[in-house]
Amino acid sequence: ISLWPWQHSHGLVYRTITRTGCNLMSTENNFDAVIIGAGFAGMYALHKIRGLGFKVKAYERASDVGGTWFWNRYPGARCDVNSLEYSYQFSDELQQEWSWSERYSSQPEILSYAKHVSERFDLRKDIQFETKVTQLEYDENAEVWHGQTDRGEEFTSRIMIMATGCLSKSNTPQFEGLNQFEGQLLHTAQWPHTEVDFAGKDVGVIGTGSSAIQLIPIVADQAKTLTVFQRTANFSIPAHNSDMDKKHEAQVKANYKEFRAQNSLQRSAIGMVPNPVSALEVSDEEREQTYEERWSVGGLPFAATFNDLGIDRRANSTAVDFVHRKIKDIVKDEQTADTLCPDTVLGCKRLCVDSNYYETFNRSNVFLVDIKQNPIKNITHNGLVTADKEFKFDSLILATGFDAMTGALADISITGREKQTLASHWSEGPQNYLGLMVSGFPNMFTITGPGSPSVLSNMIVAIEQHVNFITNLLDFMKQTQRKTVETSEKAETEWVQQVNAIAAQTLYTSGCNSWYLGANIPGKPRIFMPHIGFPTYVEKCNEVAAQDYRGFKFS
Ligand code: NA7
Repeated sequence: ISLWPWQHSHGLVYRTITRTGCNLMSTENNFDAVIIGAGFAGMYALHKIRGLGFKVKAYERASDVGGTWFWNRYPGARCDVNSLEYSYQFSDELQQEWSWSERYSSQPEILSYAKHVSERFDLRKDIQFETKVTQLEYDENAEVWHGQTDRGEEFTSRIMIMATGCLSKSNTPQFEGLNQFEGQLLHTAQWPHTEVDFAGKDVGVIGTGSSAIQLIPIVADQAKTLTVFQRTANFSIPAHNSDMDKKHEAQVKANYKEFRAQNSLQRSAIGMVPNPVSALEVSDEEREQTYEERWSVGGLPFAATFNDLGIDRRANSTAVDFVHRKIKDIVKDEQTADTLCPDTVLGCKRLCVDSNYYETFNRSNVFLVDIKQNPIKNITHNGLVTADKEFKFDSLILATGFDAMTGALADISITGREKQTLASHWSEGPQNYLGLMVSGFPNMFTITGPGSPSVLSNMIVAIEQHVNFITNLLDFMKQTQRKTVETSEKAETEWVQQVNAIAAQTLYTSGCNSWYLGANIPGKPRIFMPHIGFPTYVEKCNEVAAQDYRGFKFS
């Protein structure tokens, strides 16, 4: 078995012990690094790790690249980060030659960008599609990972790169009778590849998160009726999406490096332009005017209207009041407007960004049902029953989100040192160091894992930072002839404490049942998963690397 790329013995066939016994395995299936996932993380990891001269392969369960953008192809699916920011920066040629057509890119355009990248950097030859890795087991003697796929293939790899995504394991709640529904059953995160025609149909949507909020206005326009089942009202800010302003694009492209560098200094690595003023220190008029200005710009920057919205309840309630008033201005039916007004703090769940969401409830074919008041009892063969009423549909859309951040990892049976499984190690919540590595699982890296900025930042920026960190570390190992790297329980305990201590100072942990906390999945340990603050996180990673990778052990 090769130790490192320069020790390969290509073309040989040898005997190796696998979990299932003695199997003949060709060196074709022995890798220096295996990447799971070919979304934006997996593709960049493949490009970078190949650059180290490693023998590397990626497995992807979908039939193409794109990750979350491959699966979430429901009508209206769109990114809530500006196109000029939600894209790779590792290649200036790439960012100069690619043109985005809108301020916020649609799913089809992001997917074609992902395909373009895969072709431009010749990545596809090292990606095996339609293959799900089902099992990983660490062989402590050989210091190698043994993997199995759902196609019955086996492989070994010294390094495992888990590029499995934060929002890739969809959540289908176990509604009683769900499998008895005879109409068209859809999930936003597993949308069909062919166009779904809702014309003349009675449609139900369960959920009012970002996916539903994007989809509802479009489906309402096509369907005969649309009934929205809302458990928790969400805050949504208008996107004010538009065609790309060519002048702005040219300005950014002329100065892309500086533009990226500035954005990376922001808490979420998004060019938000925070207002360094407290909501409580300005007059009522000034506060109102500032909210109005942000509302008219639209999108996620609304969360940065004042500098204490995320940490002070009183400040936050001024934003809540403002959005409530907006909802009541837009939605004509008083009871519907009241039901749409969230009763949580603003931003403790991911802020939604919409095009005509609240306006859609003024249509005569759209109905809102409050399932907090009247919960869904069961699904029937042609609709569903709530505590007080029966509904009939031709199509039922589950916009019920994801088992976020840990779901896709939990889907693979992973066994590390001393036969410890990741599932047992994480039974009380994800434990790791820097969101990158789990103790007892040597040479296994998680890209944008829990404990890193990930979903609280521009994902592509976070991905590039993680992949750069990992490849620098692998290069360091190569230069210093180290075979394995792992973290310690001490390092990960301290890290998780730090991530939680930061979250505790904010309103993210103020009682909202968000997926950041795992609260949307029954039985999932309630623990705040992402690290808040991209720049401080990067600083920490740089410090760790400068100190010979403090917190990591090498052999
Ligand atoms: P979200 O934001 O998790 O939204 C899921 C929605 O589904 C939300 O309104 C949930 O209500 C609802 N839901 C989930 N389970 C149930 C059950 N059992 N009964 C009724 N309603 C339920 O997922 P999205 O796909 O919209 O967006 C995920 C992220 O993708 C988003 O934040 C962006 O980052 C992009 P709840 O709020 O839990 O009461």
